[in-house]
Amino acid sequence: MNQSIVVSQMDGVCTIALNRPEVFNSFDEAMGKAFQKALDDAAEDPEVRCVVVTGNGRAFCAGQDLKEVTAPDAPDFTHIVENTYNESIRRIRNMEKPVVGAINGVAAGAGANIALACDLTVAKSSVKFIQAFSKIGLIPDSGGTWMLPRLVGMQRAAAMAFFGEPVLAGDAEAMGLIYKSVDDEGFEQEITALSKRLASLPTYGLGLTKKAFNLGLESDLSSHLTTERDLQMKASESDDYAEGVAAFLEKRKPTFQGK
Ligand code: T3D
Repeated sequence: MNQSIVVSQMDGVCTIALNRPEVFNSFDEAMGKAFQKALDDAAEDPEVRCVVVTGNGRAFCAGQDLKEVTAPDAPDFTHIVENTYNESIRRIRNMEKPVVGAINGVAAGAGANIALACDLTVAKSSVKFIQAFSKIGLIPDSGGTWMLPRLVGMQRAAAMAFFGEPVLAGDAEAMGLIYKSVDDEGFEQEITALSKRLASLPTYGLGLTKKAFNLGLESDLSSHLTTERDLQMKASESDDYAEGVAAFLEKRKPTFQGK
């Protein structure tokens, strides 16, 4: 049977590929569940030190499978949004490992916001990000209304959400929507180099950094300074901290184990 999610692992990097290319990798419920399982497995596996989310075929992801949602026995929106999308976004944001969005093709609707939920989103320069929701009378979900104003400010967020017009990867990079736009030809090489580099860094510390960012977005400065202090204490107890300091004093390159 064709798998809607394909997982592969090499050199500490786990690649999770959305695999329903005939419908531009749009999500049905089964694919949502398989995606979440792949994210859980990657989160739990100590060998995995970087996760890459990408799509097979021409698209990254066109959001919700509009055939599934319009079927006579379709679950209601609360069920779909909660079970397929919210549970996926929570896993990406709460994963205490770097998650790279390798955006190989168009990212529309929930697909665009899954791309934006990744820590570092790298897209082919030909990619279009589309907040397609308003085209069908919906609001941006999958964290869109939370992430967009934080990434690009309220004015640009409103324009993207209201008009639902495509934003090219280069423009997305320029306005801080994504980390990087790269030439289509150099895309695979860039993703391999970036993910390998991330997998060689002190994973435990990167996980705590991500946690601090997440908490900081919802905190005042004074409380957050306390949070940072406590997370720094944890980081200082890691093997990688000991290795980093020893390597500095011995004037050599550190070899981090990710713990
Ligand atoms: O319950 C809920 O619904 C709540 C959850 C909402 C989350 C959401 O994501 S809502 C937004 C849903 N997504 C969309 O509205 C995007 C729909 N797709 C498009 O606008 C366009 O397909 C794209 C802009 C993404 C790409 O355009 P283009 O011209 O390059 O490709 P295409 O010809 O439109 O699509 C290629 C094939 O993929 C086509 O199939 P065919 O005709 O070759 O057999 C098309 O039907 C299929 N496809 C694309 N998107 C979807 C889809 N099939 C089902 N669902 C899709 N979302």
